[in-house]
Amino acid sequence: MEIREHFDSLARKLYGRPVNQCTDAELYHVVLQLTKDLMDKKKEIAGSRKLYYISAEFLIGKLLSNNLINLGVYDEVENILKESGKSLTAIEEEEPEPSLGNGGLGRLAACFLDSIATLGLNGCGVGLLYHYGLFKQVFRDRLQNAEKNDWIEKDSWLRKTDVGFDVKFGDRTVHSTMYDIDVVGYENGIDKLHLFDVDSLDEGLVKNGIDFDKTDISKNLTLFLYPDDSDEAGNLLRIYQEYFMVSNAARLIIKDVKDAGYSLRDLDKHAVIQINDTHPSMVIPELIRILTQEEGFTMDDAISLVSRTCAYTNHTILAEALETWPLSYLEKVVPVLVPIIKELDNRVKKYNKDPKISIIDDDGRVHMAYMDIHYGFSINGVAAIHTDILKDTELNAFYKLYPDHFNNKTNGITFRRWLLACDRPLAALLDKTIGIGYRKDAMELKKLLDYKDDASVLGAIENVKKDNKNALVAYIKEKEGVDLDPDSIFDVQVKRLHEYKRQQMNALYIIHKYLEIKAGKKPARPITCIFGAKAAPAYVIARDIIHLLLVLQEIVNNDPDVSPYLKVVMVTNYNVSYAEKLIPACDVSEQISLASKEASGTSNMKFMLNGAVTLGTDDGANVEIHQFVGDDNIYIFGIKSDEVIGHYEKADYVSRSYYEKSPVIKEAVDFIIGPQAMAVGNKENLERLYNELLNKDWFMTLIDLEDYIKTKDRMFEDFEDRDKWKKMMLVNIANAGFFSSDRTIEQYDHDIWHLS
Ligand code: 26Q
Repeated sequence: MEIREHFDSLARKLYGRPVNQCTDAELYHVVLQLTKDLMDKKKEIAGSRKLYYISAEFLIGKLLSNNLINLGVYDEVENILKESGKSLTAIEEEEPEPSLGNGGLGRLAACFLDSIATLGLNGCGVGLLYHYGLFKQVFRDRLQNAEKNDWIEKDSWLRKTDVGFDVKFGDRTVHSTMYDIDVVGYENGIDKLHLFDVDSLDEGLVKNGIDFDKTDISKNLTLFLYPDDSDEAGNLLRIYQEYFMVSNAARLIIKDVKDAGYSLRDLDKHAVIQINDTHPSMVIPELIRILTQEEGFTMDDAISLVSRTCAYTNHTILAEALETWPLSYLEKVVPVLVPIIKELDNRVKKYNKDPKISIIDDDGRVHMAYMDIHYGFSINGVAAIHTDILKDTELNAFYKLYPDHFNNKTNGITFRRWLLACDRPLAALLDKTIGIGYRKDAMELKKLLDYKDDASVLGAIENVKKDNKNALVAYIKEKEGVDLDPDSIFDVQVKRLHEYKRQQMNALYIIHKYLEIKAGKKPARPITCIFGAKAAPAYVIARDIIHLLLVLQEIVNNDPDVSPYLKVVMVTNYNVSYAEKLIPACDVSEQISLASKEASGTSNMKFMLNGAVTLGTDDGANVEIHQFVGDDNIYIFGIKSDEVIGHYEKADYVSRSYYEKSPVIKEAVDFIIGPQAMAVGNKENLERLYNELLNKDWFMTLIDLEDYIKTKDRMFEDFEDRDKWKKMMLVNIANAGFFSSDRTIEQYDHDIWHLS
């Protein structure tokens, strides 16, 4: 059946009306069903060796437009709707966003699935079906509040399967059901995302906000995605979730291998497991347990086999983010794994007494990452500098033991979502200018460099940006009620709120600018500072920083002397869908983490691809972006990672000395507790933040502040040289090809997975 006829018959079948008489909400369900039907006709990707990408997070975002693009029918569907007076863009707004991740790590997993299917690789994602995704952020009295974020509707992308398993915890057994979401590759077949749910779940447990009764695990196991710093009470539940995930994954893998008629002795030939950070690490002892206790393997054979099957990706060097679980917790939740983990630890201790590499430390804590490194065949970091730091410092003892296991896989992003879907005008311009080859081979974006001096292409790029900025202005007006000037410079910092990412440094710049303008020094062009960030609900200082940003928004935007030149807006509930609107409209991409702390970053890549210029430190993937575009097309400032590491080693950073030395810094920091801020904000939040900056400043905001201000001002001046700026935009787009997740996945496959 033609798509057009199918469309019409679905509308009549579901709603008894033709397309032109359906509401947008109804049409969303029509297009959803249509898309699922089209996906059913695609072939499932197969092979004798399969990748299992196990991850606690898959931040997939809305799927409608992405799936239509990958199926190659977006334009056709858009036209059919247009003929009935309907807009596909409006219909996309009806889709609830699955926010099944916190940030970068979860979004990376989603980009990887898209690339795995696009490259036709036999792989799947395995994770959890959270009924409530990452909390919905609302602001009340300039403070962040968290509300529950449900996304599952009666009809959705989820397909219930008849696969399910018993999962035995120390105190109970639960039963699972596997739900699948189809992942359609760009002009390719279908892979699956498998999400496991617990059958006995009770959504009625959820009270106000995101509070719920934590006592009955059988009823709450998959209710919520954990924000990235669960409190004491939440830790046990987190372990229940992790074991539930990996126990199901292990059962699924063994079932697949057996169903295909292979011997479990050949597990490593038919399955490869990528452990996405340490959240799925218990898959190692769980597989060993099943093989020894149920499948007749000796301990030696099981350990050797599992070690040849599992590979681990590290996403952070922040000590507080490395999972170490007390043995006593594991004894309560998964007593069956404890003897296995102790055995793994004993084997390490037998041949190496170095306490730095012990799985179980003297305090009885289990270092999940260390288990992965000893009992996996690969460990990778997510950007060159990050992998180097792992090798040279954080995991140096392990690097010396297993030098061949360490490798780098610089992150990437899927260009389907982050260019073809979110910036259709730019994609159309590229099609016209360099042909459509870049859609399959991102390195072809380089062809754009031939047009570096072509006034008409440069002008067209500038016009696309202008249109995108206008669209964002309208959207922000509608959602936030804030008026923005589309002719101002759009300076954007969007990412989780964390001190190491230094949103507070950006806030201090805003204060500095505000004071300058008050004193009569006006910028050549108005500046709009846009933020989007969620803070983990238990992260007090992060919430204080949000408060400061909202206070600044109030002060700056309502000051008639200043607001014509400077505006601040913190958007509500930043998520994947918001990112898709903000990124194409951005001029200046803020990537200002303390050097050495941001493992990679991925929004830096998205911004670059959409023609923004980076203002950043030499950190994470910024380092590689810098190498690709060269000194003239990026603004790098701040101390380097080796200096930062030196300061930590010597413990010699004293933030107060920077404050005392520099009147500019002092004036900006003092503003936080000055009369203007206090009149708008809360004493408690502002004073706490002020004291933190002055007495601790663990992520060295003040050491880089002056260089940041100087570099940012220089950048804004350069923005006025329109020819120069447009060329920078073009050079950034042209060099973004390396950051396609297709390249990343090819490297994973070539070096680790060996699927093709
Ligand atoms: C741990 C224990 C208990 C509860 C939650 C967690 C938890 C959850 C999420 C710990 C960490 C995360 C997320 C980490 C993350 O997103 N890291 C980012 O990964 C990106 C992809 O590699 C990188 O680009 C970023 O630099 C890195 O910060």
